[in-house]
Amino acid sequence: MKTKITSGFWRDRLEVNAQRAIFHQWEQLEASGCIENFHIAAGDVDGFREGWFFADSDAYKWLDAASRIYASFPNPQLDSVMDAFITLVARAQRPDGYIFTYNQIHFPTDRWKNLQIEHELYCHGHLIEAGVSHYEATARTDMLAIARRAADRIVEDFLGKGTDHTPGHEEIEIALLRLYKITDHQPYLEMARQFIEQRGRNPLFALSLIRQNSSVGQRRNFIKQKKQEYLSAHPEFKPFQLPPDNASKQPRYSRLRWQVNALSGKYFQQHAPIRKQTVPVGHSVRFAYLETAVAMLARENGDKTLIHALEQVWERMVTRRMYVTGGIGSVPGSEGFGNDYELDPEYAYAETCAALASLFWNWEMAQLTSEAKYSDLFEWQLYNAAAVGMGLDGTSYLYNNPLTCRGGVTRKPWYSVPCCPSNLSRTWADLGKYIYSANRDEIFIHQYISSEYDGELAKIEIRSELPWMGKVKITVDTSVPSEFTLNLRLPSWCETESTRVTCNGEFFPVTPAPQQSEITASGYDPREGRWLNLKRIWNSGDVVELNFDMPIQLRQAHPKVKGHRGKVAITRGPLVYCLESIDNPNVDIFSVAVVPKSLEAVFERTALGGITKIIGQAKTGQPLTFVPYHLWGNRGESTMTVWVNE
Ligand code: FUB
Ligand code: ZN
Repeated sequence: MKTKITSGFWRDRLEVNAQRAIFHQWEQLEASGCIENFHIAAGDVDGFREGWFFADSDAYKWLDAASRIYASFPNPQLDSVMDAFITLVARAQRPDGYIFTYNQIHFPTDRWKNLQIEHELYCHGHLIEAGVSHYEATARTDMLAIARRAADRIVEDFLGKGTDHTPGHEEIEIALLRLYKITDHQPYLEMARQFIEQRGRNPLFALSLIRQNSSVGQRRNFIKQKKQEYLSAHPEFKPFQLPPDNASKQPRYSRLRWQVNALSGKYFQQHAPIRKQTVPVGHSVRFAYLETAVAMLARENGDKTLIHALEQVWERMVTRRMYVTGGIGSVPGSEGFGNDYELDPEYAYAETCAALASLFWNWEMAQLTSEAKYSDLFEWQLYNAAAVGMGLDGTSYLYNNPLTCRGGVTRKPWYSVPCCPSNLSRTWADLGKYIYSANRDEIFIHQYISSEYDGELAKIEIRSELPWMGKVKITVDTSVPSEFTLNLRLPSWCETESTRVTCNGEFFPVTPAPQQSEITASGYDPREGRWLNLKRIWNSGDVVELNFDMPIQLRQAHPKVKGHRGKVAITRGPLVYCLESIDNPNVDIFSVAVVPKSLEAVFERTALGGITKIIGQAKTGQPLTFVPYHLWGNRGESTMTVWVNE
């Protein structure tokens, strides 16, 4: 199956991704010393290792992104940077497959020492993913061979080992499952399964964490001292200058809450065996990577008990622990989940990577269950919680994503923890993968993104005006007339009465949204997403047209979410809107009250690359302009709010 994104909103972004973002990211990785670390580990140069212990992962994620981009935008310049980096990684890797520049440079005799904290397995995971992506994109096996050597090392060192041998930051599980998919090598599957099954089963977890924490501290002090010595010996050394960090407002007792979270194991999803993890807790990127891996594993082994746990934890997240943007992680101290309905818009951490991880998870769930709600959430997070992470220029990024900003948050070219930029780039580069799926007699259209798909049952072309306008045209091309079902997702945001669906001009009744017994905390409910099943004999040139009316919707938070009484979030189609100070001079965006009836959608070709704005009036008579949330912060420093008084 092959899918090509052809035009429109996403094609524009993919071009920026391929032409600017990926090269900018490489420059930053070089400038920040991340690539130099590999040269030091390979023995090419004598220098001082820079960056966090998990810095290697950013370089691997870059290679992962570059490979996926290369598949649709082949570019010799990109290819040669990738090649040079692959050769470098091969030289930095120990002959037995191990590679972790933090240990190799600072503690050459240590391995797998502080698994909960120091991200060794996480880094190996991203290395393996890069190997798989590079192979998938180029059919070459040089990077894949490096990945396999690393995976074999892990299997050798961990398979059959006890419950203390699990990673503190999930990721390796996804990597091993991806590697298994292309190699069919059973130990990779078994290793991933063991890592998943062993979580939350170590009765001495807290003790082990305390020991590791103290070891991490000692190692950090040792490095600090070595750095002082290095700086005295090398006065010419110029450290990389990062822009100042973005503000992240913290609720009270943040540190204490984080400590309790960590010691209980919740921060790491180590508090309970996987089938008992039915409430989303802890660090939200870790959480969603774990859930992704569990769903991938369940797709392999069909284990219903795993699927049941996945469904429960998803439901709890969506109903009580997710922002209206689809962002997850409301407690900055732990970069993770708070309590039910604890969704302060200003504290919101909602890291870009957490939204991306949730996309991966939801795609797996959609494949596992064929339920439309997962692709619904995918779409919502794609356009809001995730898309906000990259500026229109492709070279500026947001890491944490509050829904209210009173200042202090701007898009930055780089971060001291630059995990999000390449994660965005690799996900966008792979967007084609998330639009269609098929089985023997059905094709599912999950997303309305202008694209061409070449499947076994048919070729399909989508021309979509989303997210700005609601027209979608789908053309089917079959070599001979053939019977199958075309399943079209009716998004939760589309109203049954005003949506029109025709096939060759003939109207089809629109499936109503299923009723829910529990309203969501955020006011957005992906469970209202559903399928419209068109079963017929398809002929070449058959045309399905969907016309979504896209009215402006005012969403209210659950009454249990503090501080949201009398407020609404304005959405239209899959987009959440916000008030940004730059569009609303002389208006106090945090206290102004909107007149709902005054709101109208207007397409503006020149604004922010061409967008549908929402304009209206405040109760005071002042004009108001709302822009899509994902575009905020593209015009310099500003203040912003998603929730406004009604
Ligand atoms: O720790 C590695 C990555 O960096 C995490 O996933 C992010 O939350 C950031 O801390
Ligand atoms: Zn991130």
